[in-house]
Amino acid sequence: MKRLYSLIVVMVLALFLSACNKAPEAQQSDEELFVIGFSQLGSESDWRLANTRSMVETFTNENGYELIVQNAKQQQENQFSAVRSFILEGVDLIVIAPTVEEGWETVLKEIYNAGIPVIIMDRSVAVDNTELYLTNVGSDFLWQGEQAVAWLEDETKDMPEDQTLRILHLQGTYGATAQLMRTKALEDAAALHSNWEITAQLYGDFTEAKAYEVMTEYLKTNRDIDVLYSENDNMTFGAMRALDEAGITYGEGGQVKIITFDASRQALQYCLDGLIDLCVECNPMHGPRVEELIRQYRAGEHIPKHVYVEEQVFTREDLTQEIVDAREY
Ligand code: GYE
Repeated sequence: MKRLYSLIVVMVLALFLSACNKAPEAQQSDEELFVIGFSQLGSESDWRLANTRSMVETFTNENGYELIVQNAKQQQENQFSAVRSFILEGVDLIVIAPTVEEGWETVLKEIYNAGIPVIIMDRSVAVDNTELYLTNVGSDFLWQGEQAVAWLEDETKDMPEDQTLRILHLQGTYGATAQLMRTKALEDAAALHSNWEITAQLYGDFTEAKAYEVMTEYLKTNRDIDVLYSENDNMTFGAMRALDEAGITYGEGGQVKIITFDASRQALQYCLDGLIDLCVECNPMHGPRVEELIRQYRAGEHIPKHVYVEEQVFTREDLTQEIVDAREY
C-alpha cells in the first residue's frame, strides 16, 4: 500500500513537472504566432492556385504566423461560414478574397463588431461603409481591360469603317470585380466604335471546363469570329481546345485574334509560340504585399485604403523563352 502510495505521488509529481515544463513553452509559441483566417474564394484557375500558394508560403510558422485557409469553392455562402468560424476562433486578422462584390455588409459588420481587422485581397467588396475593412489590395481590373482594348484599337486601326470586327466575349464569374471591370472596358470601347460588334457573351465562370463547354456549343452554329476576348487564361485554354476541335485557327496568321488576362506561364508560352496575341498581366503573388500591410497595421502606421499592383501587357515581341521560364506562376 505504501509502495502504491509513493508510486502515485511520483506519477503525480512527474505529471506536474512535465506540465510545468511544457506549459510556458506552449503558451509562448501560441502568443508569438499571429493567427490569420484566410477565406479563399476557390481554386478555379491557375491564378487562384498561385495566389493561395503565395499566401501559404508567406504566412508560415517560421515567419510568426498561423494561417487558417478555407476554400469556398466559388460559393459566397461558404465564405460567410468560413468568416464566422474565424470569429468564433478569435483569430487576430481576417483576409478575404471575395467571390463577388455585393452582399458583404452584414458579415463585415459582424467581424467589425468582434474587433477583428479585415484585409480584402484581389477582388473588391461593394459596401457603403469602407471603415468595415482596413484596405483592399489587388489589381486595377479596369486598367487591365483598357490595356486590352487599346491594343485592339491599334491592331485594327487600318480596318475599313464598313467592315465589322466580330468579338466573342468569354466572361468570368458574374459580379466579380475582375469580370465587371474587364467587361466594362470592352463594352465601353465597343460603344465607341461603330464597327465593333460583340457577337456573343458566353459565361465561362473563370474555369477551363466551363469555357470549353460553352465554346464547343457555340461553335456548332457560329464560326464568324475575329477576336476572342477572354477574361482569364484558363477560359482561354478551354476555348483554344474548342477552336482546335472546330478546326478554327487562331493566333498569328490565324482567323481569331486572342486576348487573355492573367499572363500565367502557360499563357505566355502560347503567346511566344504565336497562339495567343495579347496577354494582360494580373499578378497573383499577393502574400508579401498582404504581409507588408499587416506589418504596417501592427506598427500602427497609416495604411492606404486601396493598394494596386503594377502590371504590364505582353505580345510576342515582348517575350523570350527565358522570360517565360522565369515566370513565377
Ligand atoms: O483573373 C482569374 C481568377 O480575381 C484576379 O480570378 C482574379 C481572377 C483571375 O479566377 O484567373
